[in-house]
Amino acid sequence: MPESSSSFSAESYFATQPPPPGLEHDIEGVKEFVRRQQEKGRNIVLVTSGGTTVPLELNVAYGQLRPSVRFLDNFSAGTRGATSAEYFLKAGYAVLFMHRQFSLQPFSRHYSHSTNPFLDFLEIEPGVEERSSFTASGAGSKGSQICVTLDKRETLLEVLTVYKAVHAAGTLHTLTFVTVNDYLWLLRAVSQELSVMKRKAMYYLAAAVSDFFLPRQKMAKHKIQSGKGSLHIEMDQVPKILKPMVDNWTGKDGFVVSFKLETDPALLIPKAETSLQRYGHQVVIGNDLNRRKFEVVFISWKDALPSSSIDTADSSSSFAESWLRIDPYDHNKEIEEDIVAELVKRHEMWIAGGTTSIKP
Ligand code: PAZ
Repeated sequence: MPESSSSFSAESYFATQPPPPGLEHDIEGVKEFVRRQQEKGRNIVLVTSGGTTVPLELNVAYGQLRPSVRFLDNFSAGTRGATSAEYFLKAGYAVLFMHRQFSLQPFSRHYSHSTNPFLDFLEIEPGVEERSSFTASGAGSKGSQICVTLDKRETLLEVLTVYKAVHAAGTLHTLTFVTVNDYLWLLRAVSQELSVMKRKAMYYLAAAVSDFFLPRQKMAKHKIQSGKGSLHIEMDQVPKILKPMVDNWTGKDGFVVSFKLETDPALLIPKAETSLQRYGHQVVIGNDLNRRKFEVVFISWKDALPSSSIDTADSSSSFAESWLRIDPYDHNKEIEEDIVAELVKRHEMWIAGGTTSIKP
């Protein structure tokens, strides 16, 4: 049971909140994926991506829990996760991509329906017999061909070639979550499966996870009715799962990278340092909501890095701070390319056993 009405430990959370229905099936798929990658000697990275929802009411129909009418959401389009996944694949990693249903995914993200709808760069070439009498209503009739607008061809070919190669190699496996409950159960089970990879596993936790939730026991059974004036909901705190993840689920060997998102720049470094101190993992990447596309800061243990890669290190502190910045006006450059390159370098050192894992 919860320790108090508003605080759950990870243990009490999993003892009282039910697992999502597809969990066992998902884990079978992960087991098989991990086995294949192990055989090939590849490193695996788990990338979490997108925001979690917190349903405010239950909707049980036909014996199954279905999406509720009202829920709280966490901000994230899934750009960081989907983009990073592509760069990890390029670096030779196998990727377990655990993302919010319908958020951006590697490769297809380039053709998002809102920013670059794919129908806009397809053209219809009428068939021979229709050329003289082509109308909108005749589109798609006998002999018509679809082709890609000339100026989009090169980029599409590049994306498609890598996408097909990744599929053929079987190095990308996708899992979805919607609610914070789905996310927590899936994260625990996937981390436990990945722990067999020992140091060759990286955990890249870019998803935006809710800090508050409504336990199943406190949720309204049906859609909350209006008519009683304002709505008051008291939410419980989501358990801090990084500690059990680092100490137990990953078997202490995994290279764990978490993200810290803030809107007050003054909080970014102190909160990232507190997180590292509290959970004892390897790296916290801090990002300011409004600058995240062109600036991030890596906070890690000072003794885990060569001094040349540290920007700021107060001699009395155990933490090292290094900033990554790109030109905000260069639309051909993605900061994830540099984030992933830096992490791959650090993960190699970690695998070679050249760094310390646990906080001093
Ligand atoms: O998905 P996106 O690119 O729009 O945003 C990425 C992000 C800001 C959600 C991610 O970089 C991040 O900081 N994730 C952790 C958020 C948190 O502190 O819960």
